[in-house]
Amino acid sequence: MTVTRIHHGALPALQIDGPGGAQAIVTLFGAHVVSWHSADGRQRLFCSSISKLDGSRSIRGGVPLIFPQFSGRGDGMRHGFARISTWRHESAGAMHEAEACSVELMLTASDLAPEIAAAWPHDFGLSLRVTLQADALTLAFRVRNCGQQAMAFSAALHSYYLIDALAEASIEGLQEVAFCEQREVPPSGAASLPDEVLLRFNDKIDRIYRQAPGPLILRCKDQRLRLEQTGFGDAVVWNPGPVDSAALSDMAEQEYQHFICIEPAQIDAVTLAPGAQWSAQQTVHCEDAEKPI
Ligand code: TA6
Repeated sequence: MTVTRIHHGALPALQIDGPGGAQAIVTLFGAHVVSWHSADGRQRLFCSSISKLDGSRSIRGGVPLIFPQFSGRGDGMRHGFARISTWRHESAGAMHEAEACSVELMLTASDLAPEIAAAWPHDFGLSLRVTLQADALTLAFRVRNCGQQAMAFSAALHSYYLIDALAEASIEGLQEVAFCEQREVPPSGAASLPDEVLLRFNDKIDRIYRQAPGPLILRCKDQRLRLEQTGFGDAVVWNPGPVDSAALSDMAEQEYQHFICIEPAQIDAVTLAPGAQWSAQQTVHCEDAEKPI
């Protein structure tokens, strides 16, 4: 098992070669997991063929790390600055065990561009640990308030899963979970569909499922992923559909058919006292598609 410094597009990145031939690539820009092959050689994450990979804007695909603001829910930068900031990797942070290989990336207030630091004047430490197993990927996110004042934030892992065809995909585990439409700022209420056993996709979807109990199962043809989250209270499900996708300059025509975002998220702000820390994580397991639902 090895961790190698590479370039992904124009971006410095870490390539993790893990157990059984599993491989992941994480760019320092955004601490962004841009590629994940499980041990069977299958790519599990979608990345737009026309995404910028030069640091000029956020990456369209993979796992954007959202912090300290979710979407437009606040006065700050849309989806926050973590996804467009350059993180650090300490080589001592690489960890190899018999069945896992992990790296840790860090971002502190002193790493921020001056204009971003001025707009969010907190002293903080972020850490993302990426752990690769033969058939699983774990992303563990930690936030520490290093300042003297309380610090409030939202966070999410905006994961784009690669699927064969949107119309064939379904998510299990959200039945009876209250949701609201993402564009309701603040959420105006919640509805639940008790008899919605499987969530399927015909057109665009952008929902926040509140207090998602998990695990969630994403199925599409011969693919089955089990998503488990702790610490993140919510789960966001997003696909732009044909119309909104056409308005995205970094997504090619028809690419919306090949991903679904299922995002462990903490939408309501967490407030950390000075010196306190918050952590949350997600593990995605690749499972046998034949397992009964
Ligand atoms: O997580 C869902 C969402 O907030 C959607 O509303 C959608 O716009 C998406 O994120 C992508 O946002 P982005 O800023 O990456 O274009």
